[in-house]
Amino acid sequence: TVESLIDRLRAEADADADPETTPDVGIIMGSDSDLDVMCGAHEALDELGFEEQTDFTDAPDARFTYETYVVSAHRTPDLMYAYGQTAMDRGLDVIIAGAGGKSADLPNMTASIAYPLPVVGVPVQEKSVDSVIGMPTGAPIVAVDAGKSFNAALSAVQMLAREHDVLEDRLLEYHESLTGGVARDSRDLHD
Ligand code: RP5
Repeated sequence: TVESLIDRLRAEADADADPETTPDVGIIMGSDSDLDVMCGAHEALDELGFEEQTDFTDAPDARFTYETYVVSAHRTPDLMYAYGQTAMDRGLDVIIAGAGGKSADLPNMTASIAYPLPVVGVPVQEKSVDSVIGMPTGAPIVAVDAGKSFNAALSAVQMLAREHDVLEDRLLEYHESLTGGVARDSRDLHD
């Protein structure tokens, strides 16, 4: 139930767990119907050597992990508050939040509740863009274009990489892997 999830989040926040054992990235979305779009974030994080952590108390195999929750700003506002309020104490370093529809409020509300933890917002559809990015001065959110959850995860890892050289190396390696299909200079184009 929503209440038991809220209790769990609060207990995890109070547990003062070793940051090595807690998820680094939190992925939340407004509905399970957002999963098709938001799984791009999973793909990017998996590509960069992260693992999904389902049980907070289990020491993960991978050094870097993420968790996934469905949290609705409108259907489960108490859960959204609890998630945002406990995020930092639960050991998260960054949240990726996706929502669709015209009232895509989960990313922007979570950014305000979890502040100063950074939130990368993903508008699940084109019509959600304004709702995700339209924040007042002093209430920041980082956001990607509609549907670009893969890029949201790369941005999240860029933030973590300021503290972890190994992630910087993985990001550079990933970037290198993209250059394979790109001509290096005009001679390549004429060969
Ligand atoms: C938004 O409403 C969700 O993020 C989702 O994109 C949209 C529709 O949700 P469902 O009716 O499919 O659950 O808040």
